[in-house]
Amino acid sequence: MEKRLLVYIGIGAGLLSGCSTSKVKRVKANVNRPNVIFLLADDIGYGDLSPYGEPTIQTPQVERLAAAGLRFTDAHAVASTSTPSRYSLLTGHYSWRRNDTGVAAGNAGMIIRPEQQTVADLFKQRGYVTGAVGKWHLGLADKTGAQDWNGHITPGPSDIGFDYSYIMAATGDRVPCVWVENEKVVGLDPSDPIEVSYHTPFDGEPLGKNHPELLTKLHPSPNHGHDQAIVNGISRIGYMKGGEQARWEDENIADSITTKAVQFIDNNADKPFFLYLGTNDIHVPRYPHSRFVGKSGMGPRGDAILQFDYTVGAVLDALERQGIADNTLIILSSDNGPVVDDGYADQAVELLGTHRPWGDLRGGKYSNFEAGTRVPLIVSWPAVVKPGVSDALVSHIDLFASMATLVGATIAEDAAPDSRNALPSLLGRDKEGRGYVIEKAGSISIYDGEWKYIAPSKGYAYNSLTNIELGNSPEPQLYNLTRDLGERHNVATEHPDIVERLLHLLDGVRRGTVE
Ligand code: NG6
Ligand code: CA
Repeated sequence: MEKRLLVYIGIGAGLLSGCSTSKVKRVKANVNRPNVIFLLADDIGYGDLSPYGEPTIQTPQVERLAAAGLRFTDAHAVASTSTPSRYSLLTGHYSWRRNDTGVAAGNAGMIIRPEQQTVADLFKQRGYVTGAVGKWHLGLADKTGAQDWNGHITPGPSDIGFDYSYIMAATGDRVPCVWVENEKVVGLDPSDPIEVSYHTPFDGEPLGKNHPELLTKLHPSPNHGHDQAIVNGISRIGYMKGGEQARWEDENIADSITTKAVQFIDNNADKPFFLYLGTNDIHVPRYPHSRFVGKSGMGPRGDAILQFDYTVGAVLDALERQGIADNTLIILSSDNGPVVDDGYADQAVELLGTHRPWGDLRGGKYSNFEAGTRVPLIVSWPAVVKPGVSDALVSHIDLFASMATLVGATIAEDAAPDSRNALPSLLGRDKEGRGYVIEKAGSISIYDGEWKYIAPSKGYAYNSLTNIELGNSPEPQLYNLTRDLGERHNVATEHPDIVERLLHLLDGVRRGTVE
C-alpha cells in the first residue's frame, strides 16, 4: 500500500509540474477530490458509438464527452459477458479466478461478499457519497433464491460500499422485472407479494412459450429461450408471480435510470460523490421509449443506442447545471462487446444495414476474438485531462487501484490482487499503458499490445443463434493485432517462441507469480 500511496503523491506532483502558476492553483484545488462517474453501457460494441468512427450511427452526446476527454482505442473489459466483467471492474480481482462469476440469474446470491473491498468502499473510505444506479447483475442476498423480495433484500449494495442504490437485480430479460431501491422493491403492493423461481413455473401464470398471443411488445427469437414469465408483453428468462404494480415497463427503463442518476448528482453536487451508473441500454429486450423509436433507422437496437446517448447527455447536462462538470471524472465504457440477435425478434439483424457494431474487430459478445472484450472507453475530467485519443493499453481491471490512487484510499491487504494503478494512462500522461491484458470468454487470451494468444479450448467455434464467431479452437491461436487487427491469420505455428512467451506470462499471472 505504501508503494501505491507514493505513486499517488508522485502523480499529484506530475500533474502539477510544467503548469503555469494559475493552472497549478486550479489543478491543485481539483486534483484530489473530483466527483467520479463510471458510466457503463451494456453490450455496446467497439463500433457502436460515433466517436469510434463508424459512419452509420450518430451519438452526439458521447461525442460531446469525447470532445472534452480522452478516447481510448485499446481498452479492454475483463470478460465478454456482464457478470464477470462487472465483478472484475468493481473488485480488481480477475473473475476467472473464481468459478461462480458466470452470467448470474435474477435470483443469484451476492457474488461480491460484504467483506470484499470494492471501488465503492475506496470512495466511501475517503468521505465520498456513493451510489449505484441501473443494471446490477452481481447477485443479491446470501445465496441463490434467498432474497426476500417483499422485505429487505440483504446483503445488497449497501454492504459493499454503496450509500444509495436503485437497481435492477440482473438484466432486462431476467425476472424479477422490478426496481430495487436501497434494497427494497419500489412500488410493491404488500397484498400482491413477489415470487421468483428459476426452476418451477407458477400455477396460473402464462408463459411466453404457451401464450404467444400475450406477447404484445416483443417475441423471443426462435430457440433462444426467453419464453418463460411474461412481464409487460415480453417473455423473459425465469418465472415470476405477483408484484404487478411494481413491474417496470421496458419503454421507461432508461428514463427511470436517468432520472435517478440525475437526482443522485443533484442531491450530492456539494460533496464529492462516486456514481456507478449502469445503463440497461443496449441489452435485450430492446424496447426504447417512443421518443427514440424509428430514429436510428436500424430498429430497436439502433434506437437503444440513441437512448443510451440521451442518458449520457442528461448526465452531462446535470453536471453543467450544478457547475461541477469541470471537476467530475467520467469513465464511459461497456461491459462487453456487441451482439445483434441476443434472443428477441426485434429485427436487429434485418435492419442492421452496413452498420458494424464490432468496427474492424472480429467476433462479438461471448467471443475470444477482440470484439468480445475490446470496448469503447472515454475518460473525461475537464480540469485535468487534455482531450485527445490514446492508444495506451488499458483494462477495466485497473480501475480499482487507479481510483485508490486518485483519492488516496488504502487498499485492504487481500483486496484487488490483480489491479494496478493506471492513472497515468487514464489521465493521458502515459501513452503505453499495461504490458499485457487478459481477456476471458469461452477460453482465455493474453494480449501484449501487439501479439494475442488465445489458449486452446473445447468450446464451439461459432454460435449460430447469435451468429458470433466465438474464437474457441482446440489449437493454440496467435494473432499479430498490429498487422492483423481482424484476427484472420493464426500464426501460432510460425512463432512458437512468442506463443511460449505469452503462455508463460499467462501462467505466471494465473499462479500469481507475475505482476
Ligand atoms: C445469455 C442470454 C442472453 C443474455 C446473456 C447475458 C440466452 C439464450 N441468452 O444466456 O440473452 O441475457 O445471457 O447478457 O439465454 S449479459 O450482457 O448480461 O452478460
Ligand atoms: Ca453485457
